Amino acid sequence: MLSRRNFFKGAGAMTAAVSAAAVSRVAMAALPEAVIQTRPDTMPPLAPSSGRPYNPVVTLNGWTLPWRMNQGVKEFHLVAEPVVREMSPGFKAHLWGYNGQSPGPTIEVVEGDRVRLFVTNKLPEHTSIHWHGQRLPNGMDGVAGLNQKAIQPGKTMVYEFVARRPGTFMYHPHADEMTQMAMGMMGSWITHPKAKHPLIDEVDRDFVFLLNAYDIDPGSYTPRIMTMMDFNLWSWNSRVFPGIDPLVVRKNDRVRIRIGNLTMTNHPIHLHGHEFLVTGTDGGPTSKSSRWPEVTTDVAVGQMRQIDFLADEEGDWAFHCHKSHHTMNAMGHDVPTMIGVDHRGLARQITNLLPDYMVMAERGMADMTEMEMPLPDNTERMMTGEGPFGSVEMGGMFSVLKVRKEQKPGDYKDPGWYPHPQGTIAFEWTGALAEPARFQSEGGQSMPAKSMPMKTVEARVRKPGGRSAGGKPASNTK
Ligand SMILES: [Cu+2]
Repeated sequence: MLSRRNFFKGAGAMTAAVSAAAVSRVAMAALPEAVIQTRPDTMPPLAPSSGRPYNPVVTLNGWTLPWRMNQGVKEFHLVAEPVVREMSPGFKAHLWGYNGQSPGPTIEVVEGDRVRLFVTNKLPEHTSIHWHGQRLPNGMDGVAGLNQKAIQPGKTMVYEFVARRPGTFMYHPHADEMTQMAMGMMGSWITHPKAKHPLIDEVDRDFVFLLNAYDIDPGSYTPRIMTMMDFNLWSWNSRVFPGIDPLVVRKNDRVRIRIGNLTMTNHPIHLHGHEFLVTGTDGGPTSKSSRWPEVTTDVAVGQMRQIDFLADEEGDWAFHCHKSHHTMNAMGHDVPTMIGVDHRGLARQITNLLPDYMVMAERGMADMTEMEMPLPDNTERMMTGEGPFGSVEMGGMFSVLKVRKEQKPGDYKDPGWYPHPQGTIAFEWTGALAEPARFQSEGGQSMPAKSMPMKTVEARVRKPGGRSAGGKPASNTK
């Protein structure tokens, strides 16, 4: 996990993000150039070079699209096209996306900005873009057939509107959606407040990513688009653990994470070691009176959740979807539960017929993480990720929040594993193990019985449906 992350040079290094990308010059001079990014790494925040200032976001394993200021209008150029996305090191998927990546680049603007978006279609079929959550003229809403003609292959269409309210939004096609979203077409959109906002606190680090899911058979490259429930790759910004970068923060940073869900099911997103508040949705900032502390928030299909917290506990804190099947990578679903089954006799008989037969999951699935099983080419292992103490036994929607005292402001470089202070790691008990004591509500070693007089307990039982003539519920006293 450590070797790939030497690129972070901190905030303000916007030139790095742009020059690292291959820039393709568009023939038409009137169009802003379409910037292409081919690397799946988390790019540094793109500091605004013109327009109203704002505190830029960090897109997890993604990047922000540079824009051109044209007579007061922010102009962006999105190119819908087939892309090769590295979903984790060594595992590549043939997806559709924008400007070289799936998801597409994050778009960042400021409340009140007039925005012009050129969308070029390099897909083999028509498309459109819906700007999820925006207030805009109806004809800019992007539903092909309803609000506009679809963008035909080879054509470019222009959307223009004012980003009227601050918040966390998304963009995605509204044409052959099932195919195009199953193929990875989506992106994040942030509208920053134009001034101090009573419901939007300033933060030190601001992360954004989308939840997405794919069904890619082991050994193949292209998602099955007809899948409705049985996805086998649960990803954040089209990356699966251990391919998802850690979220690196400095101790006592105020941190914001914006999460959008464009899968077909809900994801309870869980943070270890800290409590957070849900400070915004794709409907905008939440009212202060509606906020309460949580460590898990469910992000339903088509929703965005923005969470804020103070990162005041040092360490490497797990951050993941709480559905345990969503922290696993590609596998067959038809695996019977074999826990507790003794295969020894049976396996001998089967190996007579099938010499390569292997017993799986006799003691649970954890064995599989250490098993060097031959896999078809281009298959992500089911649950992997090495930690400082062994296999993390996770895949899919899992990452690590790294909170460090020494982390410099604006530095997102992976600091490595947390050096635990002495005496703060769970340790092995090496003394004798006592025989288990049968549970008693009192009187055991930990709760010695007090000489308490037992009182008679009276309970009133209400029988369903039974009502007495006087309208009082019929009751029995035992
Ligand atoms: Cu999930």
